[in-house]
Amino acid sequence: MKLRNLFRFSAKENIEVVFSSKKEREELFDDLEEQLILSDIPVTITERIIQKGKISLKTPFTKDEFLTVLRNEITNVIEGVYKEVETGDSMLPLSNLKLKISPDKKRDKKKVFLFVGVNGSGKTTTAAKLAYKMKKAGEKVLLCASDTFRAAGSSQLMMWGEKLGIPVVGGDFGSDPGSVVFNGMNSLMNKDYTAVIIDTAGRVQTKENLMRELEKITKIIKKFIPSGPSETLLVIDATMGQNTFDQAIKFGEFSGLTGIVLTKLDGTAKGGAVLRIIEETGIPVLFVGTGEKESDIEEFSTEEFVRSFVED
Ligand SMILES: Nc1nc2c(ncn2[C@@H]2O[C@H](COP(=O)(O)OP(=O)(O)O)[C@@H](O)[C@H]2O)c(=O)[nH]1
Ligand SMILES: [Mg+2]
Repeated sequence: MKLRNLFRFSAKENIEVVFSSKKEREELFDDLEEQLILSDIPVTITERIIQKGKISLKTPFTKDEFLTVLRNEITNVIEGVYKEVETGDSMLPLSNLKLKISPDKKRDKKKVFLFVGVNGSGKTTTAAKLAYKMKKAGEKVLLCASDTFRAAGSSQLMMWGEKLGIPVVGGDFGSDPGSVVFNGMNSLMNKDYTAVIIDTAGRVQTKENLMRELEKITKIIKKFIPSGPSETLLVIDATMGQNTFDQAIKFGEFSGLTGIVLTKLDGTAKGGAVLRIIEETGIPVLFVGTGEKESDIEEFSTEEFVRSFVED
């Protein structure tokens, strides 16, 4: 499933109805605002769109003119977040991503991808998917299974590794996850691997725990590569209930995160949820998960997202 076929703008028909009702300007904008909120676009973004529309659209205006404003504003919101990250201290997530995951001249720079997030969000599956994507792009990838808290935690990634032909460094059930990360980093640095993808345990339920765990793992990584992980990716299940979703958004406050992977978009492809995550965390969505197979991962593209969300 491609990103551009994933979303549907549920307000499209209703917006058409609003326009055919020939309302007065003020009332027209009120009705449009209502439709955007009903279609799951976050309130703050809806307000921005309506405000922009009021400034730039002269009465009478058409549905298509309004949709152009809508499209531009959504693009601005997303690009705003991506730019902010780019100019900040962190890595350059989106623009550099292709560079990072494809074979290039800077191959001597070893890459470290760290996955965090609550239990069941899709960390292990996404780690396997990304490893597969990078392997196909010519990288020599190593998987690191540091989830030693659950009996099946490590073996799940081992099975993926076997299926995809990617080596996995693991640890026994109950062993120290830090030592598994240490072993993974050691192999990365001393063998001819170009990247390691580290899966972590999902027992983390509070922000404090997440930070402590991240700090510990990051410290071990920095012993080998002083600049730390290339990307620390927060995995969020798009089908989560409101509470879990809010909790995941809170994790976005952790300054070490450089990107988000939004999983299970094949179940509920809600464009509004994507917008909300990007807006509330201020962290760019780098990948989306669209199924349970190794190939069910798409790189996030603002253009394709907006096209899919607004135009189909
Ligand atoms: N439909 C669908 N299922 C997914 C996706 N990503 C992960 N899953 C499933 O979600 C469940 C939990 O995934 P897992 O990787 O074990 O989560 P973890 O606990 O964070 O490591 C598994 O059954 C996965 O197959 C996705 O993008 N789409
Ligand atoms: Mg897991």
